[in-house]
Amino acid sequence: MQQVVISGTGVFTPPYAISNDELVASFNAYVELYNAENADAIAAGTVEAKAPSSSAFITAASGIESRYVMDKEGVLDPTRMCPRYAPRADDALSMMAEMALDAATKALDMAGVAAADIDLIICAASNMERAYPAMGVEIQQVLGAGGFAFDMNVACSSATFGIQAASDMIRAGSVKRALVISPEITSGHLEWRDRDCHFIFGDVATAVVLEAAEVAQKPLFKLLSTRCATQFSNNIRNNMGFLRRAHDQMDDRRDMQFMQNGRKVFKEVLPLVSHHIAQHMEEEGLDATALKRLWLHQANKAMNDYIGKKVLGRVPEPGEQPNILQDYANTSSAGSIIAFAKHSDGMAAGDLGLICSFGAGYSVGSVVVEKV
Ligand code: CO8
Repeated sequence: MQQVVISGTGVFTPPYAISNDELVASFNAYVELYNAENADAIAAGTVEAKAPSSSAFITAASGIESRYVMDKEGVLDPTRMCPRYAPRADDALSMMAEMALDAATKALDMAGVAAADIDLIICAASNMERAYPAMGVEIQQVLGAGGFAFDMNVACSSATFGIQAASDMIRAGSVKRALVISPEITSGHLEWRDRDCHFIFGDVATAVVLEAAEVAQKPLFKLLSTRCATQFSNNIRNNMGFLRRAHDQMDDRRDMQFMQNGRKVFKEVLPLVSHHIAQHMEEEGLDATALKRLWLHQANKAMNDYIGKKVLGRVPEPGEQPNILQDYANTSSAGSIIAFAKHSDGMAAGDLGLICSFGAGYSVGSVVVEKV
């Protein structure tokens, strides 16, 4: 079996940031418009009035202070409340491929690997821009990579599941070098008109280069072990799909965007993740309390604080469990990888760290790495 290493990471950060205050101001303007337009129906009791949002609630409930998006104007327009992305011709580069290209180029530069030497690309993300051809194959072509590519979607856990799939192939010898890329255009499937979730997500793209140790020129981390687990739940769901037309349901329906029962997710996912990590470490004969860094999924600060304490058996020291959600919000599959890419300095050779993602499915993916 080949030893697998991580030798490069890259993050593409979109050009526009939206602070909580900006987001709430436009949301509340939308609420005023909506309530005025529906005043009669609200008075008659047939339509429910919408309640305003608040920056103080968002920061206290989630830890999120800002998010990046690919379009700001459409999101903040109270008469629109969704991004405006111009349709692209079939022979133009798609949005996800454009974001992926930036992140992948950074990761390849860090690893000192030429795109032509990559023989597997997995585009691992929550939503694909189209049904087919696979985004991964377009990314392969635009990068000039060899081998083969495919897409996989395990919502927030896509990147860690992608890392497991790629590293298993490297271990088995079917590929030597792989890129796992997570371009997330969450702004396209977030319901910006719902105060319960309008603050949660942001756009980004991440990339990770994995190589067989024997060919890696600049290894950063040894990949020791991966674990993936799923357990079905409807608490995070989006019903958008290709049967929509056949169902005669092309109207603007709430369930065609991201929906969640946030409280239930919070309560159910915490024990699932804590148990998953403990079991993963135990089965590998590793001491969880010896982990020097936890790069967790970036959905909610309180969730991460809880998991960090549970895994380490104490409150993590500053820097041991870095969060990026205050700046990026929840970027679905990319969150733990942004944390890993931006906060892996200062570790000594032999130090152990854990990347862990969790979310819709439910799904949990964990990756144990050792600093080279
Ligand atoms: N402003 C003011 N008040 C608000 C707001 C707001 N914006 N939103 C809700 N409130 C009110 C509620 O109405 C409620 O009022 P009341 O008590 O009168 O009913 C009160 O505040 C409390 O609301 P909640 O119980 O909902 O608040 P919580 O403390 O539970 O916090 C969170 C809400 C932040 C959503 C929290 O529950 C949470 O973080 N849960 C975990 C979520 C999570 O991890 N989800 C994972 C989803 S990500 C994923 O899997 C990827 C999916 C694919 C990507 C999709 C891309 C779009």
